[in-house]
Amino acid sequence: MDILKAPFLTDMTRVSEQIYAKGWGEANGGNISIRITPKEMLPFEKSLCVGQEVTLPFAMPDLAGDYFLVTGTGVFFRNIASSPLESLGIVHINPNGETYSVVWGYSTGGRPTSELPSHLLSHVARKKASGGQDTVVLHTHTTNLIALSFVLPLDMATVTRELWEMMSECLVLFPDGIGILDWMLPGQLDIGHETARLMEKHHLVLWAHHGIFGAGKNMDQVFGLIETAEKAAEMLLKVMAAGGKQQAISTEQLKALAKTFNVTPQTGVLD
Ligand code: 2HA
Ligand code: ZN
Repeated sequence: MDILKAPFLTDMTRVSEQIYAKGWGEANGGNISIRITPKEMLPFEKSLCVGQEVTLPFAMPDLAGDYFLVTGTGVFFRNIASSPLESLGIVHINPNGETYSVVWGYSTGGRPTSELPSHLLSHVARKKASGGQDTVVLHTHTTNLIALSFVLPLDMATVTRELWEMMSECLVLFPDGIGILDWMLPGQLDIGHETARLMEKHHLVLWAHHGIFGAGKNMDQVFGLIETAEKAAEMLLKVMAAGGKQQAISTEQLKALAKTFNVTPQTGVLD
């Protein structure tokens, strides 16, 4: 089977184009990883070629044996669909969980995104929290969510509540709220650990003055989550610019919404 037609690859190329069209993927901004199980990789094994082995910054036994399709460092989102073999790569976490090998892609000598620590650590957290369901981690530079991080207090309850109030869909789509990180140096282990810690409780983590991390069970779900939060952020900025809220969905109404749609609002946001 042609690996370029594999669902994980077509998901990746399709969403890269959409992210660029949204204006969230300027230059080399953003990165994506998709976890692929050994079983899902079986039909494509002939396309793989075990290459260079790289030591992970620390052991990740929870990911041992898993494959990850990962955008390359320095890659421009607008070029991914037209040059997937150069822009993307697949890494295999070796059975000891201490190293990975590149097994496909990065054909012109690339390597995985600078945000690999945040991606892999988020996968560890979400794989555990979701009982193995979550497979996608997506980082992108969502314009309005970044802008909001300059004007709202940087705490989970405030930002989550403000976004939930913008439209009924928000509480239903992200009842676990949006985790918030103060600005930190990107591409480092520290931001990876902090992101993963918040990913234990949330599918969305806002990196103040930088962008968003989203995780979920498939690409559509994660993209949908991010575009919904981003739209709510856009509306909130418009409301602020128009002089502020005159009325909004009340706490009681948000509680009724959660009850009707059978979701549990993140603790501390409505009470
Ligand atoms: O890959 O988005 O956070 C560039 C970035 C780093
Ligand atoms: Zn970034």
